[in-house]
Amino acid sequence: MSTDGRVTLSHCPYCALNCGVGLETDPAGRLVGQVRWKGSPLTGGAVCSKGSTAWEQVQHRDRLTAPLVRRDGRLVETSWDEALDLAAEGFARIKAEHGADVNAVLSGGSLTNEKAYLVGKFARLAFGTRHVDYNGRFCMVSAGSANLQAFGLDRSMTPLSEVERADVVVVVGANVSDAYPVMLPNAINRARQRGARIIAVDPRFGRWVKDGDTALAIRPGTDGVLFLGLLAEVERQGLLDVDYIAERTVGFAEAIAAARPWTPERVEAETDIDAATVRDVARAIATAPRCMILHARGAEQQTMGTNNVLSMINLALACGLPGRPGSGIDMLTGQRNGQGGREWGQRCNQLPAGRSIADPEHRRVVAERWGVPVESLPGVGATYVEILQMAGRREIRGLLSISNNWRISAPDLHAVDRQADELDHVVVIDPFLSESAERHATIVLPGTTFAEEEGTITTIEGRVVRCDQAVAPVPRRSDIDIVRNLARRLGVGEHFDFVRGREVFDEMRRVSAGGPNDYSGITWDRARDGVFWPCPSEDHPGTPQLYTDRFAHADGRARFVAVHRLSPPVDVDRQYPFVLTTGRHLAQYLSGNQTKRIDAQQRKAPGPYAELHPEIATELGLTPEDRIVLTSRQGRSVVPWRPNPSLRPDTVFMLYHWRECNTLTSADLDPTSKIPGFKFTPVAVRRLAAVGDDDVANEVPSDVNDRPGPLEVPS
Ligand SMILES: Nc1nc2c(c(=O)[nH]1)N[C@H]1C(S)=C(S)[C@@H](COP(=O)(O)OP(=O)(O)OC[C@H]3O[C@@H](n4cnc5c(=O)[nH]c(N)nc54)[C@H](O)[C@@H]3O)O[C@H]1N2
Ligand SMILES: Nc1nc2c(c(=O)[nH]1)N[C@H]1C(S)=C(S)[C@@H](COP(=O)(O)OP(=O)(O)OC[C@H]3O[C@@H](n4cnc5c(=O)[nH]c(N)nc54)[C@H](O)[C@@H]3O)O[C@H]1N2
Ligand code: SF4
Ligand SMILES: [Mo]
Repeated sequence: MSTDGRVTLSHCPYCALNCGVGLETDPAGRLVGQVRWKGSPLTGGAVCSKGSTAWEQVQHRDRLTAPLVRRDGRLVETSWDEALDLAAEGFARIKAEHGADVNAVLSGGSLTNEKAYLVGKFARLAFGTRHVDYNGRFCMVSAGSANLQAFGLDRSMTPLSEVERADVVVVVGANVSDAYPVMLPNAINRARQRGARIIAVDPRFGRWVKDGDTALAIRPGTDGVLFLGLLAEVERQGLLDVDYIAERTVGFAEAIAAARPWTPERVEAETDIDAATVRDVARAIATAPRCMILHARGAEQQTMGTNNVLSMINLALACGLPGRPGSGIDMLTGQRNGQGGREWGQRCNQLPAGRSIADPEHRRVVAERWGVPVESLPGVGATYVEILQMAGRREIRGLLSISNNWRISAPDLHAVDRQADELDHVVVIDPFLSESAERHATIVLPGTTFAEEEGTITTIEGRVVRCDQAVAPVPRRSDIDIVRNLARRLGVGEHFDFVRGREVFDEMRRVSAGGPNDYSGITWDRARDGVFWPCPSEDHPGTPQLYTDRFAHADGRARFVAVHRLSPPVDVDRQYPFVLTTGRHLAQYLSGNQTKRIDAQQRKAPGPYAELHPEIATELGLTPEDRIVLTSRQGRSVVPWRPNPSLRPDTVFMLYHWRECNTLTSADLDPTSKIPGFKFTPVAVRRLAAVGDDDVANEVPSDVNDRPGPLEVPS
């Protein structure tokens, strides 16, 4: 790769594989393209189609270049000074009239570590509010809460390079082909070619699943039952790793007692995976010299998501996988900084470096390092969906939003619109006008793209890497500048006096020292090639493999947590007989506020559709041109459909990147992680009848499309 000073090394702004990229600029300082960074960690210079066009967003014609303020219902351009003044005044007024907790912050897992840290600090010191949460609440929190309970840390334990050497690879609820398109499909393929057994647990199989793999077409929402049954079966076959259980864990007796009733036959009745296969898979996992279990959102974005992950972890512990090099159970993190974004205090229950906001010692350390009285730190606040619900009740009136887009990605969008309509003061920081900003913002501050600001991110594996700044920010101010300027106006400027990412990073290293997620030994230089945390000193090599000697709990032991079957709060019935499950297309990223603007991506995935099993399509009498009407208790959507023979016939799969999807989902939450059950919504499906049909009025205009029609049945 040329290093003539015009290539800046960075990482793709989209998914958590964080493929390394070289950003090419011309002598005038404009971004002109992207080149391979062959030496980049994990992915070695490879990118998918999204990654290869990511640079196009930076100087895109749709970029917001000036702040907007809402006047007479319309967003109009204004100066930076006026926008910042109005933004700060609005929050100050709400705080003075109604109290600190009446302002809230919603943020995101695409932010760099530095910005995630600043956002959490800003909420606590500038607003003084308890209510700060982020869009990772829709993503990693079930996996995170289960890992914290079981192991005492929230990070993947084994590097993904081990996948290709495994003898058994179990993939639970991961759409590898679309969501992890680089590196992982190859690693699984290499393992397969070496003779490894690949076990996929999913109601829908992607291109990465091949003939000869063990494809378990599980009934959605029943993963917990499958893993309870596998644990019980490992015991029945005498395959428990009894030494490991005795030496390295606690809580086994209760966990196995809860699992024993789940015989293979009972598992079959609940999950549709036949009893013989349950016995066989249990033996395969328990006897493999090297076994890797990988899980993504399929089993996690459920109202029993935490339990589902705990039941997988219990099986892994019973087989002695965690901490055994070459084996383990890893969560596949999703967003660009899905890992770092959940470490640095932008969550309602968290302080920086994985510290707990409820822990007196953690509070004391952070207050001391921030130079503020410990009593001034707010306590635990509300989670994302709860913040929106509080807005609906006018308990929250001011909202600062950075790097999230609730009008696509939150569940039950009709309710969300009504809730956010109640807010008095909404400030959105985003590089592009989002659906959320368009409808709800009082003030929009142009945000920064990945190429315009330096910072670190923490990869899917837990490696801290650096993104360098390639070009000056198009809107002239960076996100860090915005935070500094708002803080100054709110009277706390001295705590936010940062201009460059590396200055923030230095403070973070100091704040993290001695904490659960210790970054103190990771220098800006070392972050070029990446260092795995924990890294407590500059001569420490970092920790790629966790838990080889001890787990992160004080006694060094992992916890089995007894898991009991939890069912979805609302199951399918005669009125809503299908399960709607939702997910991704290779070409689009999340709410699409970036990728939908890039022609190459938009051409590949121009709009929403649902997939049906061909048998169901035949039963409904569908032609390829027909559209279908999907109805749930929450709302109704009309979309094109496509056949997918690798989908369970009782399940409908829908792309989530457009409003048509979350119009249907419900805001029921997992009681522990507070993640919504995005992967399980009972729906009815029918063909949209031809012209003359009652519904034709709902057919064409897209703004009508997602409004509940006459078919809606109140819950
Ligand atoms: N192209 C692209 N890639 C992305 C993203 C993107 O938006 N676009 N987003 C990134 C982010 S933030 C994330 S979180 C990841 C998500 O990565 P994934 O979780 O792999 O992605 P999803 O498409 O949500 O697919 C989840 C899988 O779970 C399956 N599933 C549904 N219900 C169940 C169930 O009850 N049990 C089981 N076992 N499986 C079930 C679905 O069929 C699907 O295969 O992707 C990341 N990568
Ligand atoms: N039905 C259903 N719903 C889902 C999911 C599902 O599988 N099914 N998946 C969920 C998951 S896993 C996730 S992660 C969430 C994602 O939820 P969203 O919050 O919608 O995520 P994004 O689309 O990334 O929105 C991020 C916004 O931040 C902006 N942005 C990006 N980077 C920066 C930055 O550095 N600075 C600033 N200021 N702005 C930035 C983007 O332009 C975009 O408008 O959605 C969830 N919703
Ligand atoms: S979207 Fe993910 S797989 Fe594609 S280039 Fe970016 S980081 Fe790599
Ligand atoms: Mo995610």
